[in-house]
Amino acid sequence: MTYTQKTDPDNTEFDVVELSTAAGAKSVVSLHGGHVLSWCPLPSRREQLYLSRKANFDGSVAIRGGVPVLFPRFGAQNDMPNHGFARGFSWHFQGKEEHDWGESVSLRISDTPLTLSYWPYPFILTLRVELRDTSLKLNYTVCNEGRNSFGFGGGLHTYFATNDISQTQLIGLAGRKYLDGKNMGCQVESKLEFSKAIDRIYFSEGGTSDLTLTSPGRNVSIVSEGFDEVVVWNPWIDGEANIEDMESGDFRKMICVESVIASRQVVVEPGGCWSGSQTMQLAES
Ligand code: TA6
Repeated sequence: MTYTQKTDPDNTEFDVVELSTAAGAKSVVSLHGGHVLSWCPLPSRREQLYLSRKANFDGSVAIRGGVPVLFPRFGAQNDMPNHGFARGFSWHFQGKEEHDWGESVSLRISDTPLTLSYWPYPFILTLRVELRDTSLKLNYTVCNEGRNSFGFGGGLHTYFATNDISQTQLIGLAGRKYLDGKNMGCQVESKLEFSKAIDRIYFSEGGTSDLTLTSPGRNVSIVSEGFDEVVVWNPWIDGEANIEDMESGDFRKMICVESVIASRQVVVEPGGCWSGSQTMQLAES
């Protein structure tokens, strides 16, 4: 089906897949970027992802909000778009399935002459999105289709909606070391609170991470598997002023909690695959 960006004066249409459960949870996934745009779980069916009203869907820049898929790099690298090229491409629809627990959809991209010009490796990247009544699971799988091993980074750059960033807390990072800009630190407080710009890579402690994001009327658990680093980002008022596709004041309405491989690369051998996931689950507070 197609989806019309309601705030777009040109009424741009683009292809999306809608997922739903029998009880009424919904999610919308765009083929452009393999990008989850919306997640409305039970019981409230309230939107849990931030999507900028100024987001651009024409492919010229990445969609601002939802869940950008980052591959094969996290962040900047010479001659490659920031956070890699995957979020700038049209993905291929692989199928939608109904289950007794809800619905899932699989999308993928693979190498093309353009990707090979950025990064000289044959690959397949698959995103499988699973919607249940109160949860959304994103499975990210990278397969090496070539004759040489490669290293990649990236992940899921999820923008969560908040009612008020100053009343929002992220729980579960205590004891973890982080890099914030150029400064190293260690998370001491059990609750991470927000009162200024933040752009931190929390390094691996091995295994999975299990976080809880709370804000008035919301309580979302965020479980990462495979992805053993967490990035937390909010540009705050000064940073937001430099972001053309965010409305003024939107820094109060979002926090990125990203399941990623950011500070290093994962090596995949020829014929091998690597998988990671992020699962978000709603519990109303
Ligand atoms: O993941 C955090 C971050 O790398 C920040 O440094 C910030 O730049 C953000 O991503 C957004 O990047 P983008 O390329 O989507 O504007």
